[in-house]
Amino acid sequence: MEAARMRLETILLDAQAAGLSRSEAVRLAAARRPKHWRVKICRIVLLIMALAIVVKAKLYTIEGITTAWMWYYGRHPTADKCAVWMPDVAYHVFRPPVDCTVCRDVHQVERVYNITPEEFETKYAFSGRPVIVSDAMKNWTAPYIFSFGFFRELYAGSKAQDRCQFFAYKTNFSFLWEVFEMPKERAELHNGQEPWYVGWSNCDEEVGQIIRDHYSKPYFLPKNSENKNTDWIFMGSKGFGAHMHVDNVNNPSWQAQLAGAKNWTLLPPPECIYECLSHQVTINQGEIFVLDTNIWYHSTLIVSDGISITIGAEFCTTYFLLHELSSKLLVPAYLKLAGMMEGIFNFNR
Ligand SMILES: O=C(O)CCC(=O)C(=O)O
Repeated sequence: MEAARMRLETILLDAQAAGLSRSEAVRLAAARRPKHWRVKICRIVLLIMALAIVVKAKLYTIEGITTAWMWYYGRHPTADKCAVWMPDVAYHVFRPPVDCTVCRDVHQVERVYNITPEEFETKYAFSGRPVIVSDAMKNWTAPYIFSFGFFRELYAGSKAQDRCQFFAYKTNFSFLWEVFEMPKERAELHNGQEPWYVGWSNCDEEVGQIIRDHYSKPYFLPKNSENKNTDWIFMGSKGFGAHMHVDNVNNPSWQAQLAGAKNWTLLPPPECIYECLSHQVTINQGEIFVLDTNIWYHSTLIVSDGISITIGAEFCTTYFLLHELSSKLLVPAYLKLAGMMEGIFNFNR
């Protein structure tokens, strides 16, 4: 040890003689402790592992980064539609204003029966005017077959469902399969059991086919209309329902009350509150409610003692689709083209 100290002292004196300060001499590479080979190997292994994680999790793609982001925040990348949570208020602020003619003449929500598809199309289908069709479930077996137990059996082992939308409302469920694992007494709404209400869109094609064996396209929908393939199911107990909101979907929709009864509160969009009325309606078992949920703010409340079960879907006609397509795609494309032409024309003048 003493010999080493003497040697170091000599080296430092030599360095000083060569014009280096003591601290510069200490910083010389030769004066530093050589790195141990184990440290180097550890660093290389860590680097390889980091690279492997980047490749495996595709962290060089937007999809990979989004998935990692959601995983970090404890969100499910297949169950959540958006990586970054968009507060409701942001949607309301950026929503294009509604033309209030769609609600100005709605003084009450009408109840109709035996309505022809032509009359339905002219008066209600795409006018924004909500309507209740009372004799709507002709030849449907769904009201007799659909129950909590039926859906539990249907979704047992369904993997596709995890990719679909699920609304837990005020319950603690995060996935549909958790709903079907609740105790029998709670599912059957026994006294003293915690109430529950959930909604989901069906993504399982096999389940969809079985569901559709028990109902058909509502008879009043226009002949050329298409029932969208995604079924929406809402199920739960008295006193629960959906909070007040407006949707951001593509089309109006129908909802069939297969069991129980549900109150709907409809509010006009805020820009129309001085021109349009709000409404309260109860949809009873056997009725179908047709509503453009993109226009009307709506909330629901189960009012029947027994379970409420509804099924619904969006609908549109080829004409409506073309109209939407032309206003959303073709018109902006045309305007852009016209702008370009004008630019070229002005440039040449
Ligand atoms: O049926 C319900 O309780 C809620 C339905 C709803 O909010 C919707 O379809 O947007």
